Amino acid sequence: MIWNREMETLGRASLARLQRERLADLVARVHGRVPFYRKKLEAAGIKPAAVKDLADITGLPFTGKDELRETYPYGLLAVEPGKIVEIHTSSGTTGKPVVDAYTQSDVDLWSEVMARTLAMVGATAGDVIQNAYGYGLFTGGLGVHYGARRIGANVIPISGGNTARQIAILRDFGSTILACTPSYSLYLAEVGREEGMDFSKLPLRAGVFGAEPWSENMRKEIEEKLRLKAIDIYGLTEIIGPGVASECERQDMLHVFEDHFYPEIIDPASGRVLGDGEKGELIITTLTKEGTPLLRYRTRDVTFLDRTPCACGRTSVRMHRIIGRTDDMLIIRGVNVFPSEVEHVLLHVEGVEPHYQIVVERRDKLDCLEVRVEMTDALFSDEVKTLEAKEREIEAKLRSALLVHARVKLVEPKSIPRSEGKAKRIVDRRQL
Ligand code: DLL
Repeated sequence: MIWNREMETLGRASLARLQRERLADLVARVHGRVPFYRKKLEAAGIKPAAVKDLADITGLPFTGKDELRETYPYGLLAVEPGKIVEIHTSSGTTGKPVVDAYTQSDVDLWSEVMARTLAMVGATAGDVIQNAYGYGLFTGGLGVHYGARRIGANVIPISGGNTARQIAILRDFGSTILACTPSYSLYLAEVGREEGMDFSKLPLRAGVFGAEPWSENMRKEIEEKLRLKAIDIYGLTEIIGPGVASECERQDMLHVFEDHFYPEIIDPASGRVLGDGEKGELIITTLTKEGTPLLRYRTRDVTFLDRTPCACGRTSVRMHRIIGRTDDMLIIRGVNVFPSEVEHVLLHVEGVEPHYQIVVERRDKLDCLEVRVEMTDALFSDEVKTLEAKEREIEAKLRSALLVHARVKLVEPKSIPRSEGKAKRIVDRRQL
């Protein structure tokens, strides 16, 4: 189901015209109202009137996460403070949080793109959406909430955590759509199964999962265990929250809502713009946001773009699911390793669960990678010899996929901490 047929199926030429007008307006707005951007544009020798074509975007300066921190909390406001109606921030685990300040029109825009997202799994007023993303400063909870309200669905704002209650609500309230992180959905499946819940008997039919990296194999596992259709939804606080891009029912890459969020891919080292299909850092320009608009924001997320038409009829560019982060990429003895690659290997191995942790240490000046993986109950009751053979088997598979050696340690079922929000996959002890 397409929520906004006019905008989501707009011809490419009309879309480009709209983007061009919106870009020119954006540059004029930030130049006129945000001293931080005026200085940046002037330093780059750019006059707003000179931005006429969409291609002119490549001459505009980037905005980095550190700059958002330096202007904390209100340095990037492009409207009078009185026009702000809501604030969200990132969790700020690595320094000052980044702030997104919304005007009423930004909240309306957010509701629109999240309605588009939920409609990707056919959400209508008849659906019951169990929203297990955290409510609060995190954007997941309220983002899904606003989209559900726009559609007129029944939204259950349970927020993250309280797993026993989540299970009770799934069972008693007839939830048809589940919204949470993919790792938490697997945890719900695990706890539900322990309580004797038969997911095939529930009205649950779809899940909108995101906020952390996951893989195609993890999707299969979630779909089998929870008996639903799982789609990948993407976004980030700085841009709007969830609602930047979403898979459609074909589950074949994420449609970017590019009438509002203009995507580019660059080589993170040189800043050079890359072509379609080339892997690099995703850059987003907020074409219509009023409160805290951003020019060419460096997301640090790695993906690539694809402009071939999708069979669903939407005309937007699609992005591949996030492959990794430029700052989460581990460099182990000179080789780039993304946690997603480790996950991909593990999901192809019999006898282990997709619960794992990657531990990096420095021993004698050498980086050592250890992957801790949970065994299934069946494997756990096996002989030590079998376990050791399994560890060697995984080590060999990891070696051929990553091109570096990783020690594998099988750990007891349920011994890796579960997360109610984003899973913590990497323990990097090198900085200590
Ligand atoms: O995680 C917004 C969100 C909420 C998206 C609910 C989807 C669902 P932040 O906390 O600011 O915002 O984290 C943003 O999370 O730069 C990515 O690295 C990662 N991320 C978000 N969605 C996905 C996804 C929310 N579908 C950061 N796949 C982003 C992989 C994702 N990574």
